[in-house]
Amino acid sequence: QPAPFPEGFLWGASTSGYQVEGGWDADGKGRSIVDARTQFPAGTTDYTVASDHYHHVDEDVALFAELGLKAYRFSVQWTRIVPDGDGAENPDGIAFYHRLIDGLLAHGITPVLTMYHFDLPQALAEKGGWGSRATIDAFVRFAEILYREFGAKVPYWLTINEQNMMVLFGGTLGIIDGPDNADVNVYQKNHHMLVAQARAMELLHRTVPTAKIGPAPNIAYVYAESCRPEDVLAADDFNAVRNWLYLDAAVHGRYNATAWAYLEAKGLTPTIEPGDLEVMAAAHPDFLAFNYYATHTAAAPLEGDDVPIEGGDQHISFGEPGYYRAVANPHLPKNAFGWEIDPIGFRMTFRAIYDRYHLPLLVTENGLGAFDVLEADGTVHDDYRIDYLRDHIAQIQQAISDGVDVLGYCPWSAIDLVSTHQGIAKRYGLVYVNRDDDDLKDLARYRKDSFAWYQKLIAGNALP
Ligand code: BGP
Repeated sequence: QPAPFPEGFLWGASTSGYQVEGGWDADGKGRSIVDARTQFPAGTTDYTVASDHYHHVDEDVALFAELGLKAYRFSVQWTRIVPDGDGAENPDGIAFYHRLIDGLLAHGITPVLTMYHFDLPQALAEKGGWGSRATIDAFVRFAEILYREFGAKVPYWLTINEQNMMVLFGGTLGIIDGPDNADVNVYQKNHHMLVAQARAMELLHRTVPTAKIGPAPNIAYVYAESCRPEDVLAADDFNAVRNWLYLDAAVHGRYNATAWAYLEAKGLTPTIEPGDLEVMAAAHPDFLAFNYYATHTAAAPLEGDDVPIEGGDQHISFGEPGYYRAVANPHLPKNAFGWEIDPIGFRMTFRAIYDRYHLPLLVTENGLGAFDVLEADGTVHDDYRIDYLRDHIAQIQQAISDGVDVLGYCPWSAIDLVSTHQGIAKRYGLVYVNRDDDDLKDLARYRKDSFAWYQKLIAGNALP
């Protein structure tokens, strides 16, 4: 019988600023590289209105309170606070986040603040983006403003959301730092983000000693397609490049040897300035957040072939010629968007991270993207989402029984919002937002069946 959830377990839910707020240019906000991207079909990546949380914030916080959330994971938009990234501050933008955070605190909801969720200021992208070390300084200055304003109110801080996905798939998704800087080695940008994150962690520890901070990568355990050693080696290579390259550097300030060898072989090793590795090694996360949707499966590369993209849209998973091929897992069901569903893989991922770093873990994303239907009576029967959440939460209990220190669980997403690349039609929320990709409608909020289910789970601190 798996262990019960500990008292004080942080039952939360998640969003990101650019995907939920809208108000993309309201009250002085500057433009970010993700406000409206052109490489996707019109409407599917237009965040100018999103779920209009910017103008529904009090109503939405009341819904989160009705859910009984113990925590709410959200991101602040850099361009709402410093519109051009490194210039004047925007008091109206700062005031919006005070209003949000004060509302959460008034309802006993713990704020979990993501500092950066893909939304680099366009003005910084035009000055080199993450390819420039000046962006490191701009990020640390931004952090200083955040800590000054919200340090006393926010106990949990996340640095950069899914930096490893920005590196692996950022070019495809337009979330690394805008088209202007495609010529810079993405692992040089990764290095600059690692230095920026380390300096931000050290600054928080020095200025707000009571607060806790950590990274928030997307971690997926990679299976081998077979017990053939070449396939197992391929899976190990994929794990190193996708997961440990980033986390070993973020936690220990050290580049994983296997991943570094891969970078050397590809001629992609970053330029490391004197002091960088010391800064990275001196900054210690207090916990690790991670986003989990599904595992990957890898096989040895095909001899001489271009490596095909397999596994559907699941992770836009690219193979690496000479290293690994990403393949579909025939044993796993898929959701309507081709993403595999693997609850046991969640337990495997918990173990892999905890055994490697021995830090408390906070799940900051996990959920099912689906085409939900709003019924005429205002109900949304998302039993498929309840099944997904139940199966994954059951595996958190198994992980806790395995001895993993789990702080909490914040499923993606608290409320419907615009997908990173597949519009609002790909819904994740416990709350339905009445708009389509091509029709804003009235943006009214409706409670899905999963809302009442999650509410009951939180109230009982146990699976219903
Ligand atoms: C993660 C991002 C989230 C969200 C989620 C779902 O990578 O951190 O911002 O987008 O994926 O992905 P998608 O919206 O592409 O379905």
